[in-house]
Amino acid sequence: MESNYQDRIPNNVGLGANRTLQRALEHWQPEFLNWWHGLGPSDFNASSVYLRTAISVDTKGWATFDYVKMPDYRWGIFLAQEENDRRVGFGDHFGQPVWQQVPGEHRSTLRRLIVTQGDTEPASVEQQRLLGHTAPSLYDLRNLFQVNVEEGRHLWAMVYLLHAYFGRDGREEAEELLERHSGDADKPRILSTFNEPISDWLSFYMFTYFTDRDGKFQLKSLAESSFDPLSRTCKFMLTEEAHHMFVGDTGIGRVIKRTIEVMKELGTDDPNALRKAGVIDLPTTQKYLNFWFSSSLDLFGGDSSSNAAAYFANGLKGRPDEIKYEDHIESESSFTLELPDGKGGVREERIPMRNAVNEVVREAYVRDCEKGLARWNRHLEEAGYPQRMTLPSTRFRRTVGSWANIATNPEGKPIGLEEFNARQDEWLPTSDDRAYVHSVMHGVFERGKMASWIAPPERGINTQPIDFEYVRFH
Ligand code: BYC
Repeated sequence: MESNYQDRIPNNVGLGANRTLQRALEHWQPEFLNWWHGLGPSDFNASSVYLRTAISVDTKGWATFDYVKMPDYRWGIFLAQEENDRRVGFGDHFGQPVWQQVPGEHRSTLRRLIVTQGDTEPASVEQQRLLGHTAPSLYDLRNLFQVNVEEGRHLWAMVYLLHAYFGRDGREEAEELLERHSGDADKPRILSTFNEPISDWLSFYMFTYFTDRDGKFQLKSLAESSFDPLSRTCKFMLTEEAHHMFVGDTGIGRVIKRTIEVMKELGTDDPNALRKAGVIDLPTTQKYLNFWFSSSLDLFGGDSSSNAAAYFANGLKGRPDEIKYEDHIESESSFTLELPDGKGGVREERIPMRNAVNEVVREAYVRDCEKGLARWNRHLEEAGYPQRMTLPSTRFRRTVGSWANIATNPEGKPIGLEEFNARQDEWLPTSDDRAYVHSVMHGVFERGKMASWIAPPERGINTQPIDFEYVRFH
């Protein structure tokens, strides 16, 4: 399908040929813009930002760079190219042709999955709305806004599916996506992590590393869906998602690099001395990591889930890179879970593999997270320091699944609640840690300059130099 970039809503779904759908989406468009002005990035809407915009899905068109004012960003609807004769890749309908329409019996489940996915996109923009004021450089400010406009586009991607395939229910859900708000006491966002405040840049980098990575795994799982429009939508979203994780990965790496520089200069790793020098000590970074990693683990759902089993059986939501698995049916296979035994220990239980899909995907996610840690730890190794960043156990600080509300230490050993309460300040950011991190967050808006607590990036965006004017203020 050809790209219609000049249309009021840029798209490659032939929107012009479906007047009813076009009108419905054109009705939603001003509501989206209202939401953007009210709850999107605060105060920078008149600035020109060096942004990447998707104007089509081919290699030439998906990354076009230019100065854009955020409200003028062309939020469009783009689906990856249709695959010829695509077949259901897993579950009970394996090998049958994929669906171009929503089967009636799966309508409410698919709608729920699309709404949950869609809900996270504006949520993250809301969480990050004040960060622009404290950006550590113009380069970072631009990256924040790139992430924000693309999350807005990902919302459009889900809203398109709701409008195009779910009739009046879908239109109502699309409205509600703009009515729930991150952290709102009455109408919060659906998933836990998306109600956590992101009020400093260390949290932003942790979020883009760990939570956007959940996004990657969930989108990959949905890209396997037998509902082909959902699959194609998610495939294209994944091309944009990679940059978000890059922002987190390099952001955390630059924070650690800068801390190492000052550790060397001062000849100490004493957190107080490092804080006096204006950098973020390694134990604080580790605590932030513990917080965001454990929160993001909850986003995979329960470790034993009948929902997940039904999604898999019915071909609605699969496993990332399903093709790599030998068994695509998994009706006979099982998986061993490690569960709390209720007596302060651990016991094993075998459950049907289909019920364990969330856990299988979570394990793949943890392996993917480890790659960043290896990179960050290389900075420490090369500088000759023995400290290392570590991922806490998947049992630590969980609020979803079998380990929810079971007190463990970061190594995953069950401990009494008393010990957890006594020691949690060693493991999770305290109000003092947060106050310190906030205290070093000041906007640095001079070309090429960086805040005291972060090293410059290795290279700029789209081959531009690091001191490029990534954001022009007006
Ligand atoms: N918080 O059987 P269970 C992204 C609910 S991030 C609150 O254990 P299931 C992005 C669950 O909804 C990716 N509630 O789990 C990143 C269910 O409720 P209902 C977002 C939770 O269903 C950064 C109940 O508990 N995409 O794109 O197998 C920036 C029992 O659930 C939580 C998706 O999540 C939680 N953490 O799996 C921007 C994909 N966890 O339905 C964007 C779509 C579970 O009984 N969602 N619950 O009322 C899904 O596939 C599934 O809903 C989940 C849960 C994986 C989230």
